[in-house]
Amino acid sequence: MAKNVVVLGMQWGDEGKGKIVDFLTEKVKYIVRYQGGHNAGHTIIVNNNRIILHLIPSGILNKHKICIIGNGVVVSPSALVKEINMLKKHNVSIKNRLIISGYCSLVLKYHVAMDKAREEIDKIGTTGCGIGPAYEDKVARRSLRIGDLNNENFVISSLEKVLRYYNHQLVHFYHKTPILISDVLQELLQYKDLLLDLVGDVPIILCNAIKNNLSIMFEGSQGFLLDVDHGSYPYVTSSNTISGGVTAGAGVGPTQINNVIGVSKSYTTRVGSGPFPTEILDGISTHLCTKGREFGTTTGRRRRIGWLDTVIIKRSIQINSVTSLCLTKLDVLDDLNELKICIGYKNSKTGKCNMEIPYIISDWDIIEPIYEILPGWSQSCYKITQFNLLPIEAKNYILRIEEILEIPISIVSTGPSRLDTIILK
Ligand code: 2SA
Ligand code: MG
Repeated sequence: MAKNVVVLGMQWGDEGKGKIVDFLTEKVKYIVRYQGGHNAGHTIIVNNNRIILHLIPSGILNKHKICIIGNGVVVSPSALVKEINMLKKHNVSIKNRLIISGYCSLVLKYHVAMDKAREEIDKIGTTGCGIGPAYEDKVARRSLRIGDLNNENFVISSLEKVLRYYNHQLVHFYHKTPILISDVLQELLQYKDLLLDLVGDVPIILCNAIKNNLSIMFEGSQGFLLDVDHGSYPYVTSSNTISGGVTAGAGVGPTQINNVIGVSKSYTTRVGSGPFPTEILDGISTHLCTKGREFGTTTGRRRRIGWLDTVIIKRSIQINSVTSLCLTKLDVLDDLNELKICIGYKNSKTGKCNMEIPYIISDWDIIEPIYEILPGWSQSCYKITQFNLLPIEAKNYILRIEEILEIPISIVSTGPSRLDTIILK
């Protein structure tokens, strides 16, 4: 029987979901994005080519698969076209293989302007792609959606209204130049036909796929702790990154999801501001950042680095109903004398220890990680494809994580290429 699976990040994004989705794509027919926008950056290495996808599902690199952008994704027309052109250069065609929901809210120039203007005051550390304002418009019922592009008069009257709102804030509150309706219209008219050609009724397509016993993979973007409800609020993105986001963001009911694969880095990273209990502030951070190429794939920002935090992952397993884990970038940990795993938090005010994620943002400041220390390894894990061939300390690191988290680790990634993968279960 066909199995539908969600693949999502267990931490603050950049766990290596792109590689895992690409690796697992063979097993499914449809690959679906259900939240986020072009703030995401999914890197896939094929034949020594480094391909970065922001909006289009990572499955697009396999020409037998169909990729879908569900209604929960916010779509920037110019970012989408840029990505389609980038794929063309790599000889990847989207013809008859990319379907977009007409319900997707658009990300337009004024969202980007607002995102950047706000960042100068409230430093959330967003990607500056306009994602937050675009989701705000959706909830405030003033979004322009892809399907609306069928009706030019409606688009113009909506834009007039929405730009009055945006320009008032941009000019009077943020002292920025106003956005001209002609500029926004130009982008929309330029890409309208291309976008409308890609529109399909996503819930129906997925329902038929399920009826026909074809498997679906839902590709999460960002990570669990960036979820707008369950993450380290307000230092989060503006969508539901959790597995539950699939039902709203793609239009598929919860009983249709069979497995949830959580992707966790072998250590932790985050970009942008906000709490990070296991953050490493000494030279090891620079070493891991360089070795792991820890720079934002959308913005180029240096990622912050920390030790593996099992409190976060446990919570993520619970909220997302994770059925198995993928551990990525194990090779990046080569050559360290010792490794730390955070197994709990100590409240520095009360001295109490627990396995709980702080409830409010200020509580993150008063927790200290409790570490278990494991020996590192000097023999390289890079490109190893069998568990037995790993250094004993690396095996012990994996087994200990599995034991703490009480969940099977099914895949370990030992390098960026599809081939650098150990299958365990
Ligand atoms: P936004 O732009 O409104 O979604 O930013 C809000 C927070 O969400 C974080 N965020 C991300 N974190 C990790 N990776 C992301 N994608 C890019 C990548 C990031 C980049 O793959 O490298 O290039 O910098 C991503 N997108 C959003 C963001 O840092 C804020 O904390
Ligand atoms: Mg990324």
